[in-house]
Amino acid sequence: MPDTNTIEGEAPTEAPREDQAAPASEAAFAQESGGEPGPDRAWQQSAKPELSDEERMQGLEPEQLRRMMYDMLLARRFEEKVAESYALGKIGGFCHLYIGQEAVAIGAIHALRRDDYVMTAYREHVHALQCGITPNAIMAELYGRADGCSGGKGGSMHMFSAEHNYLGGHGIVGGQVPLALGVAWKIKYRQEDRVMQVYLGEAAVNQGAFHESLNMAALWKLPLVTIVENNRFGMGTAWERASSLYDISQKATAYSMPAAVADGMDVLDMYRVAREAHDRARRGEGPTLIEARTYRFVGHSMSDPVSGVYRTKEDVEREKQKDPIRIFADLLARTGILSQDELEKMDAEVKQLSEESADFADASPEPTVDELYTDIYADEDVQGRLYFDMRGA
Ligand SMILES: Cc1ncc(C[n+]2csc(CCOP(=O)(O)OP(=O)(O)O)c2C)c(N)n1
Ligand SMILES: [Mg+2]
Repeated sequence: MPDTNTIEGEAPTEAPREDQAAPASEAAFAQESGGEPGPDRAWQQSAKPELSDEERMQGLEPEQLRRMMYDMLLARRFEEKVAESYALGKIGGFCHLYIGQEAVAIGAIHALRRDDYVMTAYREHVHALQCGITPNAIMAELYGRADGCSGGKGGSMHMFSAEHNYLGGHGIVGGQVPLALGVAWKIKYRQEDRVMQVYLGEAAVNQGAFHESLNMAALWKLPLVTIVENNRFGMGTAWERASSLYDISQKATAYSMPAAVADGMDVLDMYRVAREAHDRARRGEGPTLIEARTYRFVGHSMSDPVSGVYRTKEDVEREKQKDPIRIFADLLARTGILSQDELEKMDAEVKQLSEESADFADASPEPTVDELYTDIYADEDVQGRLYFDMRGA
């Protein structure tokens, strides 16, 4: 198994301020907010059935299983390269990595068709990759260059590609959910055989927009599959400190909507649960809420520490034992689908692709000044100037 834990320590870290609480463990936080996690609150409790290796693979062809592995490795290596480029000052602005969470989007998007839609928040590089945007176009976007998928004007949080049915990339927490509802409504209105898959973090689910959207999606039986990426933290706030209800999937009952809990560290469990939801949507039976229980192995963003304030190094190390790449690689080795040698070859290939994407981004030009006047909503005034245009002033 290639070493997938190389990321830690590469990000610039901020020392905790003196007036901040001493590093506390997740268990201490749980205690503070209402006692030790009991059997009803235990992390990783899940409705995941006990399945044999054969059943877990759900009849998927070896080719598709190998492709999933390739995608997981590419996601990890690509983001490791992003972290390196960020540390070198090649990437500006906020930058949130998905390291540790890869199984969620990769499993769920493998269960989609190419003409279905995907929309997510700002932790989005892997969703964009999985929708088929090339590593080159994503890295160039991160570098703010003209060959980026948003012309270098969106950056890490605002990638977009209509061609790939990838609808962003949204920086306002929870803001994408009503937008996705609108797309799902469009699908039904035009009687299309498509699914709208929308992702959000667990910290977004107590916002009004989430509830209003779920209510309307259920009322109108829209083909909306909402996937909550529950990585336990909204920046540095543990879920149990922020929500009166621990089990997010239960929120669906308020809208008479089917829900499922998926193991977000298991790409095949994500695939299984997402596929059931997509089938339901395509049969015209409406939306599903999926809670994917996962964990991020890195800081909230590139400027945040991995651990030290709201979780300890030991907490992170413990969760890394459930590395989704390692879990899946072990399964594929056990079942004879991918040998260690083949895995290492695959790993070398995606590392190379990631390196090349950084070279490509470096060589790509900056967007021209004229690009400031494209892809905007501003109308021209009577003099034919854009409202904010100071060129003629
Ligand atoms: C409406 C709004 N409020 C606050 C913020 C600042 N903010 C950025 S990320 C974040 C935490 C979100 O956590 P979560 O939804 O769990 O997603 P994760 O970062 O864990 O993927 C917050 C509060 C924001 N971007 N938008
Ligand atoms: Mg979160």
